[in-house]
Amino acid sequence: MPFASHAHVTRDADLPNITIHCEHVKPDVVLIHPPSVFDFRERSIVYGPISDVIPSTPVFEMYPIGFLTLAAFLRRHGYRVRIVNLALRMMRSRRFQPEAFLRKQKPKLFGIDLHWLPHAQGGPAVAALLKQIHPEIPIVFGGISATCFHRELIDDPSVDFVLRGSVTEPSLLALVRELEGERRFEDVPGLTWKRGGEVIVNPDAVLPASLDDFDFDLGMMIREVVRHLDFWTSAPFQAWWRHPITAVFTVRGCARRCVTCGASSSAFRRFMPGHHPLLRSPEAIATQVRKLAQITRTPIFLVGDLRDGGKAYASAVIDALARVPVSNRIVFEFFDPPDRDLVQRIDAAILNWGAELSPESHDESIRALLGKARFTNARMEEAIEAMLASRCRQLDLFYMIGLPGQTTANVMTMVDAIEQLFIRFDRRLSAFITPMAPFVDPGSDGFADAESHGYRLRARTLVEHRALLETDNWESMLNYETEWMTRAEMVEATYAAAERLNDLKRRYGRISDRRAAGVDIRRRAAREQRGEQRASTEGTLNDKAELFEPGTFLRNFRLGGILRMLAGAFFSAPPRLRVNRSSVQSRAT
Ligand code: B12
Ligand code: SF4
Repeated sequence: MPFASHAHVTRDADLPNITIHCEHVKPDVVLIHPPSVFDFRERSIVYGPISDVIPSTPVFEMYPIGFLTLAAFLRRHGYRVRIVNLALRMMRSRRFQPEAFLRKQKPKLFGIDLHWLPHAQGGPAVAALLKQIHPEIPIVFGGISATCFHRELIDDPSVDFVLRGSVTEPSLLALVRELEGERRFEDVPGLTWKRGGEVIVNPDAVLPASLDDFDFDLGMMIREVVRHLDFWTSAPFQAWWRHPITAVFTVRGCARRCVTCGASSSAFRRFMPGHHPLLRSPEAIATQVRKLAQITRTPIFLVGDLRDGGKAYASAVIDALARVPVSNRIVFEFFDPPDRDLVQRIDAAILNWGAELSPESHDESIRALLGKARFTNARMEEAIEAMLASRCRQLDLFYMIGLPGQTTANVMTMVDAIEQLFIRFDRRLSAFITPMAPFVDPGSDGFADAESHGYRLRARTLVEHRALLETDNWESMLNYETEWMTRAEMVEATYAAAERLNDLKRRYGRISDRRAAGVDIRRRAAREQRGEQRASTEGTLNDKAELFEPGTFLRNFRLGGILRMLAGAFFSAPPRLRVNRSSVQSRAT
C-alpha cells in the first residue's frame, strides 16, 4: 500500500476538526514549517524507523521550538506573527491544498525553517512555490542547517535572505524593520543576502549573555489558537493534543563533542556564530516550568544536561525548581551517569521526576570513539541503582546504531547487555535502540572529517541531500555508511536488534503482550518492505506510547489554568507599538 495515497493520520476524537480564520488580522510575518519532502503525498516512500523515538512522523512535522521564541519576541515588539505548520496540515488531509492556502497569506515576510537537514527537499520546494505565487514577498530562511549551508541556500533564486545563528530573534526583528523602513539590509546582523547578483554576508550577530529574554509566551500561543479557532495550523506535531509533551530548553548549543552531532561544541565552532553553550538562568527555568504546569499535567522535559553549565549551576536549577513545586513529572536529561549526590539532591527537591540517559552503546570503547562521555559500565550501573533507589518514576536509556567502531555483532551484544540491565533492575528502567538516520549531521566532526572517524559520506551539499531525500527508501536515504557497517547491514541490524529488544521488553514486563504484539506486526511489515510506507504516527521498532503516554484532552490539560492564561493574554495584548531602530523614541502604529 503506497504512502502516496495513504498518509496515515490518527484523528484526535476529542478535538473539534474546525479551522476558522479571521482574515482581517493580517500577520506581518508568517513562519512556515515545511514537510521533509514536499510532495510526500504523491510519492511512494519507504520511510523506515527514522523518527521512532520522537513525537513526529517521518514527515518531520514538528517545527523548531525557536518558532515560538521568535514569534513571542516579535509580538513583544508590536508585530503580528503567524506560525503555519504546513507539514501537519498536509498530513492531516489529502484535500488540503498548500498552494491555495499559501495564496491567501500576504505578510511582509515569509520565514521558512531549514533547521533539520531532513527538510532539505521540503524547505526549498515551499520557497519555490511561494516565489511563484507571491514574487513580491521576501523569503528568509533560518535554523541550524540554514546557517551551515547559508552560501548554498542564498544561491537559490527563491531565497532572499538567510539569518545565521542560534539566537536570531533580534536579527529577525531588525530585518522586519528594514523591510518596512529604509531597507538597509547591510545593518542586519547575521544576515546573508544578495544585492543584484552579489552575495553579501553581514557580520555575525553578537550573542546575548543568557537565554532569559528569549522565551515562548504561553498566553499568546493559546490566544492565537482561540483567535483563529484553529487547532491544527500551529500545533507542534500530529499527536500533540493527545500527548502534549512539553519542554524547557535550558541551553542552546552543547558542551559535548559527539562525533555525529551538528550542535556539538566543535561543530558549532565550525559554523555557528558566537560562543556556546548559552544557558538559561535557574530562575527562568523554574518560571517556565511553573507556567507549563499551570496549563498541562504532562511531563516537562528539561532539554540539556544541567551539569554542562557547571556543578553550581545544576544545583541552582534544582533549588529553583524546589521553590516552585509542581505535580507534573520533571524529566532530567543526562549525557553521562549522575553521581549519587546529584540523584539525592534531585530526589529531595522534586516530588515527581524521571530521567533519560543516553549511553549510546554498551561498549566502552565505542562510547570513547563517539566522544560524548567516557564512563565505565560499572559507573553507569551504580547511577541506575541510585536513581531507582530513589523516587525516580521512569528511567529511559537510549542506544544507537551507526556509531564509529560498531559492527552487526556488536549491536547484538548491545541487546544482550540491555537484557542484563532488565534482569538486574525493575520495570521503571526501559531502553530504546534507533538507527542514526537519515543523516550524520552536517557540520559535525563526522561530517567535516568523515574518514578519520570511519564514516563514508554519500552527500555533502544541500542539493545532494535533497537528491537522497527523493529516493524511495530509508536505506538509500542514509547519507553515510561506516568502515564497519554497510547501509544494508545497518538496516538489517536495526530490525534484528529491535525484534529481540521488543521481545525482552515483553518478557521482562516493560511493555504489555498487546503492545509488544503491535510492534511486532508493524516491524515485520516494515522489514519485508525495508521500511514503512506510510508516514505513520506509530513506531515500528518500539511503541511511541512507551515514551509519550497518550491521554485525552481533559486529562492532559488544565482547563482552569488555560482560561486564566487566556484572560491574562487578552488583557495584556501587546500594543501595536513599534520602536524605531535608529532612534530611542517609540511610535504607536
Ligand atoms: C530538543 C531537540 C529536539 C527535539 C525537538 C525540539 C524542537 N521542536 O525544536 C526533538 C527531540 C523532538 C528533536 C527531534 C529531531 N532532531 Co533534534 N535537537 C534538539 C536539540 C537537543 C536542542 C534544540 C534546541 O535547543 N533548540 C533551541 C530553540 C529555542 O531554538 P531553535 O529551535 O534552534 O531555533 C532558533 C534558531 O535555530 C533559529 N531558527 C530556527 N528556525 C528558524 C526559522 C527562521 C525563519 C529563522 C529566521 C530562524 C530560525 O532561530 C531560533 C530562535 O533564535 C538539538 C541539539 C542542540 N543542542 O542544539 C538537536 C538537533 C537540532 N536535532 C537534530 C536532529 C537531526 C533531529 C531529528 C531529525 C532526529 C530524528 N531523525 O528523529 C528530529 C527532527 C524532528 C522533527 N522536525 O520532527 C540535529 C540537527 C542537525 C541538522 N543540521 O540536521 C541536532 C542539531 C542535534 C542532534 N543530532 O540531535 N530534536
Ligand atoms: S548529541 Fe552530543 S553533542 Fe549533540 S547535543 Fe547531544 S550530547 Fe550534545
